[in-house]
Amino acid sequence: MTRAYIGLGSNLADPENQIRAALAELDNLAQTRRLRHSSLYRSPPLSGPGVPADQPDYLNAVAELDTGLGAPVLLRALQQLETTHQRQRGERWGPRTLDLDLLLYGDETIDLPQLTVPHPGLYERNFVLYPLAELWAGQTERLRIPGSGTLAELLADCPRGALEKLRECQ
Ligand code: PH2
Ligand code: MG
Ligand code: MG
Repeated sequence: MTRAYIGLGSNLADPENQIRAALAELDNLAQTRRLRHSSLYRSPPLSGPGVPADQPDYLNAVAELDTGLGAPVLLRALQQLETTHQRQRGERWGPRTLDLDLLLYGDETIDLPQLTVPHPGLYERNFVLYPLAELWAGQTERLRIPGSGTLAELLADCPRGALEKLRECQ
């Protein structure tokens, strides 16, 4: 079994329900069980060149899994779940019903055409690092991010900004 972390995000079609349903679906994946998940967090869409600004705020959470699936197979399963949530693959960084990102897969570094692990956004995204830190409360220096030190070090360089912790997600 490999410990994996999944970033969940949604800003369309009742985001809270999208994430709640996806958490249950992650637990139902073959050879996989969900161990823990963070609270729900709200944040404005990332801003920057090429990012469509006119879209609703996002809800995000992070889930921790134990899985017997290899990373590429897990990625395919996540993409299938996105599809069942009617995700339309339109504009890059455009609004979405459900985004499931494979953030970490054990202590592996993976560089395939379709899959980069750790997820390239992990290092600087407050809506990923703070939910992850909730799961590792009091021991953020113990989570090693391959290629980049510890979760504590990444957090020290990542302002919380407009990220709002909302509530537990049951
Ligand atoms: N995901 C994106 C683009 N921008 N912004 C926030 N706040 N949360 C996200 O999950 C997010 C985003 C592309 O996946
Ligand atoms: Mg994604
Ligand atoms: Mg994403």
